[in-house]
Amino acid sequence: MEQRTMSRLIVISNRVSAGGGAQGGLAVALSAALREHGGIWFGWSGNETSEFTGHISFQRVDGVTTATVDLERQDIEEYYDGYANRTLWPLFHYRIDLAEYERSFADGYQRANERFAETVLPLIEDEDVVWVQDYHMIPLGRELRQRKVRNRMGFFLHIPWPPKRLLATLPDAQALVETLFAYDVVGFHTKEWLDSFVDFICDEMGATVREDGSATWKGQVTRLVACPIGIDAKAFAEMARSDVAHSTFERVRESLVGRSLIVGVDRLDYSKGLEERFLGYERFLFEYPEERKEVVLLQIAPPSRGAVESYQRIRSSLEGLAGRINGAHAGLDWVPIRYVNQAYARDVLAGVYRAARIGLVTPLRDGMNLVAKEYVAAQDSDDPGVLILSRFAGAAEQMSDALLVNPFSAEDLSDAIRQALRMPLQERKARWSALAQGVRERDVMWWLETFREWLEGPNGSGSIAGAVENPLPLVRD
Ligand code: GDG
Repeated sequence: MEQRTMSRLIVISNRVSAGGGAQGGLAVALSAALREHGGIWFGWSGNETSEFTGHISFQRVDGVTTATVDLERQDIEEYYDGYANRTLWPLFHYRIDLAEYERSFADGYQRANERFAETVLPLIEDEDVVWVQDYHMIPLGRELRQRKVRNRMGFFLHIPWPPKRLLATLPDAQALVETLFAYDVVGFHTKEWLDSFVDFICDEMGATVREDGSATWKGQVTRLVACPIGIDAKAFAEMARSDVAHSTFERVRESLVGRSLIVGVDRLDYSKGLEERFLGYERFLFEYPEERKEVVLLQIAPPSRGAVESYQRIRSSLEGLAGRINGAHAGLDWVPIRYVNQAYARDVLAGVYRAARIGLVTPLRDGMNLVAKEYVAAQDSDDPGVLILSRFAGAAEQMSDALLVNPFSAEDLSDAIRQALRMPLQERKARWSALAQGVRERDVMWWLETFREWLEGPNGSGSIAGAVENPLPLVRD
């Protein structure tokens, strides 16, 4: 890819969590990106204020400048807990049974986005490129355009885009989708999500999309790209060989007394397929009694979005399920599921991944899923484990050398666990090498540079449509 001077980057996302701690996939990726290119990361502080003032707190965290603003309680309830996490998140993960459609949520979402636009406006300089992240901030671009921002602006969606008939259940869906035409570039992880978007704008809105990925609606043109996010693969592989990872590896292996570890690491979220995973594992315990005492499932699931009822429900349901399975199968010296509701440091996680013979990554629907890539990056090349991956994770499009499963089928999960446990070293190595190469080549910096290439436009100038060679040859291939 051609090198040129990059503009400053203004990243805008709901939460700003540069630095250490239990970061989500988005946070991990963006910290790496901003460290590399400089700029500002703007968003909600996560804190509440009695009256919104637009006061910005600046901080420098691990080489990244952050600018955050507090929100009022009503904004948090209607925008964040409401429209973002009770309306869009379930809908975009195909769970219209859980989606809640309330006008007050939609109003709060719009209000919060106007507030974000108003607040970030003075931070944007002429040559900056603005990059808005994820479903919390879909209308932000249009709000900025209405405030005379002429800069190049891009939007990246980290979660799936739903099929058009599901999206049509959202009141005023079209009004929301229209706002995306304010951006110069709109990115998705996979061709599948991009195609669903194209279906909606063409069939429901009468937009047209050219083979080069430029979409036109009422004279506005935006470039659509499929650009799968990666991890910092090299750093993660190094972390898996660190002292902390090594001592974690030793501790975990010792506790297994010769058994094989199956590991799952997920935010506690209904999209991650945890109940179905436990049921698939239970099926394996029933179907293969001779093998069942040879394995342990360690599920790490730090709680998230506890203010939302569907998250409270999934938490208690999982506790019940783990208790039932352990109660039915455990013996004096063996418990089939170690279920842990706590977050661990990343180097500890890396050691756990490396100690696991199987990485069980079985979301019912996932924009990408970075855990699948981390598991691969953490393996020992001489004795790699096996990745079992849901065909409904965005990552499946790139990771066809994993054992791909249907996470809704307990039998499929059970068969895959058995196949992974019995897989000869040679096959494990062959599959892992192919996966590891993909994870290394399409890492987080590849994602960043590729998206930026689109965002900057040719030599940083004017229109992008048709002018930059698509680094994913023909987006709609
Ligand atoms: C969204 C999309 C997309 C988990 N437990 C701990 C911990 N984690 C880290 C993992 C991984 C990250 O959280 C989870 O990333 P995912 O990609 O799996 O999922 P989401 O958080 O739902 O992210 C997703 C992503 O955005 C990026 O575009 O891939 O599809 O839903 O990095 O390691 N980290 C630490 N302790 C834990 O206990 N430190």
